[in-house]
Amino acid sequence: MGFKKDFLWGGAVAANQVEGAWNVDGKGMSVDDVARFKPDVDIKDYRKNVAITSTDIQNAIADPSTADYPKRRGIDAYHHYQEDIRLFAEMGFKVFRFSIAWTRLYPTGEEEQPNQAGIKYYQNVIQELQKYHIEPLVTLSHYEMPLNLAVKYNGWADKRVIKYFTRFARTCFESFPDVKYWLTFNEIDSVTRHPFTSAGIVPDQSTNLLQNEYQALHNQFVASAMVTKLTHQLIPGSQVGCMLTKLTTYPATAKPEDVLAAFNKNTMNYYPADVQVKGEYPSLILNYFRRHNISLDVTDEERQILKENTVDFISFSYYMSMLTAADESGLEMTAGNTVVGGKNPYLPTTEWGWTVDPLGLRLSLLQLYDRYQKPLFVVENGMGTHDQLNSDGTVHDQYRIDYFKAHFQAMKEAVDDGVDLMGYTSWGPIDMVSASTSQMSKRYGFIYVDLDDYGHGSGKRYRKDSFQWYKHVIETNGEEL
Ligand code: BGP
Repeated sequence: MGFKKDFLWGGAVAANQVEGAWNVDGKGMSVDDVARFKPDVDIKDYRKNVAITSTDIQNAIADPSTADYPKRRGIDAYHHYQEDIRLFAEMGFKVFRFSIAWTRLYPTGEEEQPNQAGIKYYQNVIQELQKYHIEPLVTLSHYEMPLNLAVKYNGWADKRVIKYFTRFARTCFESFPDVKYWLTFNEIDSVTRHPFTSAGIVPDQSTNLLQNEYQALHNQFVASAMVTKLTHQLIPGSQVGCMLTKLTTYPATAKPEDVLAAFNKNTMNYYPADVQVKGEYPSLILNYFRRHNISLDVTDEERQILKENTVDFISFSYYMSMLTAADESGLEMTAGNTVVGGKNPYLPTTEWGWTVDPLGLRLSLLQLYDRYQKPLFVVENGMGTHDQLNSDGTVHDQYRIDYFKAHFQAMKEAVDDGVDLMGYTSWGPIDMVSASTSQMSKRYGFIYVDLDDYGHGSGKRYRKDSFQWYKHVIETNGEEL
């Protein structure tokens, strides 16, 4: 069967990881502007890399430089977006996923009126995409909430942030009415893994961190449902997707207790999508809350909003799979996308420890389609590697071609299995600052950017070998890999 003829091939980025220009044209500080590069921390220890304290925040606010804060400079896409979009068009992109930095429109999050310079920037980006007939796929929240809302309200733990977010979202729909595809919260489940970047929760300001995290997640569910309703009202024909980190987990052995442990891990992973797709909390998670003395502040009106405003499609990131067991103490552990899991003895890992499991993508697609029976969209998938720029401007990244070839084959098999797959955006089509470790040296792109972890370099863009390969994949709609 193969991919549908209007399959949306493209790539995905996040404002905080590419734009730079962190304090330009009225933009306010976002939570990612305090993310420090930590060369002394093990790149596989995501907890230490994403850890943040109130002191860190005060130090970052007092430091106007970009030296220790790579996400303040990104790859300067703010000034290079025309060149970058032209390169995406050269590869034949049908879609481009990017996020709107909340603080370009509302610097502190509390303003009554938006910053017009911020609106203008994204209108220019969308116009540039339209020049090449590339569909924008816009993420409203991709770890970029206003720092002010984190410091003043402890982020999404406070319901008042729902009002500020819906105001920001309404401005986006009114200012960017040509955007047909919207995602509300990137990896909405990640609140319990990195609460600061995902929800503006400052751990040392939280008396009951777990309670705050699940309350914040609930408040984001409510905001997501309210915004879904608004999108459909303001942009007829638009489609809204939830966005889940698909953390596909296998039992370490055939022991039933290990199989149960894997079932429980996967169930916890699905539940944020359950709420946004089915409009209510699954009973298993409500029992988890009871057992962990988590009592959410949920109103009847909110239950109604969730029930009446479910999403149109399910998008997700997939990088790797992992193992679990009833007793994980005997497992060799390895890092993954902001998680740690059992290492699979049958599969290789990247230099950052992430397991490479192409068949896991087919399995993930089947699991999600079987669970929800709604269209799916792979909005992040890729491999971070150290790439070598040669003196002649070439980058030979056959390993990246091999990674994508295997994953696209698996995707095609899932489509032949009957999965309704809308599109695929690789993470990321161009090298950028990594989310968990703030490294440039962890490269994902088909396009190499000449910058290092300290911001040194020309910033010039170079086509890697995988650039021409992906161009051909898109030209043949995935028939020739
Ligand atoms: C996901 C994020 C992306 C992206 C990706 C790769 O969690 O949604 O922002 O960064 O992970 O992770 P990293 O950049 O840490 O290698």
